[in-house]
Amino acid sequence: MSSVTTDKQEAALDPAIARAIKSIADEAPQRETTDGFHLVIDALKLNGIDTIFGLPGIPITDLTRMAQAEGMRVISFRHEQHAGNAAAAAGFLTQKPGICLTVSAPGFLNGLTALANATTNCFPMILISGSSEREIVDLQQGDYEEMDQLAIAKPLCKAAFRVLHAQDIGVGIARAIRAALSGRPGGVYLDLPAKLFSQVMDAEAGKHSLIKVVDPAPAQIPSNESVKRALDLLKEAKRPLILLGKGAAYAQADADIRALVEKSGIPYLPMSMAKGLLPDTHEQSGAAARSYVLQEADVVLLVGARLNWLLSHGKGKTWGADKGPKKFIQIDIAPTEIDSNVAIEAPVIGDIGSCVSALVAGMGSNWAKPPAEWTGAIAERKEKNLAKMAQQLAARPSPMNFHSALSVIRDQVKARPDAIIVNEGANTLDFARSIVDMYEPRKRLDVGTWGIMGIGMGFSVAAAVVTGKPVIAIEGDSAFGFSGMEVETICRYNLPICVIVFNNNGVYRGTDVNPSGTPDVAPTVFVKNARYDKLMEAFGGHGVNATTADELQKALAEAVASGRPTLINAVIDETAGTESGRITSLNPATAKKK
Ligand code: FYN
Ligand code: ADP
Repeated sequence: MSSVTTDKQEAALDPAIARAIKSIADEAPQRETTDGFHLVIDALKLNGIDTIFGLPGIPITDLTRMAQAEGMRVISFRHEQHAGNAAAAAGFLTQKPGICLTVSAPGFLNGLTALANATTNCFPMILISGSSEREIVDLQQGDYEEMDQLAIAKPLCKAAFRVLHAQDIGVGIARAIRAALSGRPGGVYLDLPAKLFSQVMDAEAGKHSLIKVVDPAPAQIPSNESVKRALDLLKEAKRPLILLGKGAAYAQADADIRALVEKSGIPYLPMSMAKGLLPDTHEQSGAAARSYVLQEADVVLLVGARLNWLLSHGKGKTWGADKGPKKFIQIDIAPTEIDSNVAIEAPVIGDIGSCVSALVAGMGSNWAKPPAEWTGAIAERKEKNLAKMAQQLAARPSPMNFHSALSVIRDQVKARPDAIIVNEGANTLDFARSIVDMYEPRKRLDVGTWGIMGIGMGFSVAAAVVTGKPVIAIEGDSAFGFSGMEVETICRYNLPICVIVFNNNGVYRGTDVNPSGTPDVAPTVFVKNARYDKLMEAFGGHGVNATTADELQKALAEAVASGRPTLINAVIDETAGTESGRITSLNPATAKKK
């Protein structure tokens, strides 16, 4: 049978004619075809995307196999939320959208938390989910995992698209990439109904349907007026402060930012994920005098930082409201962020690299440094806090407390500044933020704007996969519980990740008691003296139970040196710490007591 005639038709034909038809068919150039699966893979690869974080299942299992066969790295997780967190962290670290691939309905829903968190944190990622057929969903006819995923995703992300025809896959992927990266980065949803993958089209036409995205995050140059207005304000300031946010870290304008700080001589304060843009030991860092610099500054330059809850919305006691008004300069790529909480005297709209370099150029060569009275007062307060901290870090209580355990990690990071820190928890987060100094940009990934638990293992896998550097995950025992099963993922890919679980037997602490007299433990208490290290051993990784700072130091140094997947169960005094760490005041009951 040729591709032109069937057996039955051939039998009816005159043999000479049948031979002629067959020879024409056989000699016709074999026009190749492609399909939806390969168009998705080709579109991603065409745009320099080489890694997919996901979890196989109907209807995307074959897509994962084909992507791997086509040379893409496919990292399979145990829960889609962590695959999504990995995609988001990969986006933050690389300025390319991280890709999270999930099955339909429940898998898609599991990915939504990460998609929403990425959007909130301005991390570029694309959640690609298989889905049910439109015609069935729209008639609500009860398909396998039927759900109107596009409608559900839209409010939680920057943009959302659906592709119904193979020839549109190139456009769909291109639009998702541009939406994730342009302007304020964020999460994008791409809905691919199951039938799309098996659609076939001419290979040549398919190739031409793909789009290589040109300049998805173009430079956004600030106006000369805005730069001059900002510089005039800084010139007249008596107590200026530069506040660096994670947008400044994401922008990868490290040299410009360092020049801005050092040329101006202005003290700076890094938000948690901006730590390391300049070494935390830098003499202009005001981090160890945070309350003082926020209360006393008269002009504040925000660089990729929002005046949201983390900065008390730019108001009240945190900002020394009783000491007179502050003047804010704000550099941001999102114009609508300006005036979101308080009036911004000098908005500078553009990408951070362009804005900061324009400010540095505008400073000229004889910029006057801030008054010594201001920098001297900061130094004095820093000295007091640093001395108090040094005493706390030197102590070696038994069992360990947060300070003694974190002093070990602090020393390890000082020795290996290329290591990446992932940090989540309450006390474990808040103490680590001020104790573990960072020395290089984009080396600290944490709970970010939402303060969300569960980012730990996903962020750790992404950091290890995209950088190849050693990763130290500093985990509260409660926080670790949200993504602990991904320890198997870490072992499966043999990633250089050392997870340190700060085990104090519960959420916040392990000391709460059930007042009712029933056998149930209090809601915030875990199994006492649990051995999280055994979980790592269960999958072939290395587990250590560390009861002293010396044991922790030895295990951590070996883990970082070996690159072997390791989990250290750090036994922490269950009475150490406070409810919710440094944000205890957000608990309504606590707030009422005030
Ligand atoms: C800071 N400090 C230091 C140092 N660094 N002292 C000595 N040495 C060093 N290196 C001082 C700093 O000056 C402050 O003291 C104090 O330590 C606290 O500093 P921190 O942590 O930077 O600032 P603060 O006030 O806690 O910041 C507020 C915040 C932060 C909301 C930005 O708490 C935060 O990011 N929290 C995230 C909370 C969260 O998301 N949690 C998840 C929970 S979920 P003073 O200047 O004397 O005040 C489940 O619970
Ligand atoms: P932090 O929590 O560290 O203060 P935020 O997440 O609140 O940081 O703020 C980050 C800000 O940085 C966002 O308003 C975002 O629009 C902005 N941003 C992100 N990337 C860039 C960039 N390349 N150029 C300018 N602004 C950026």
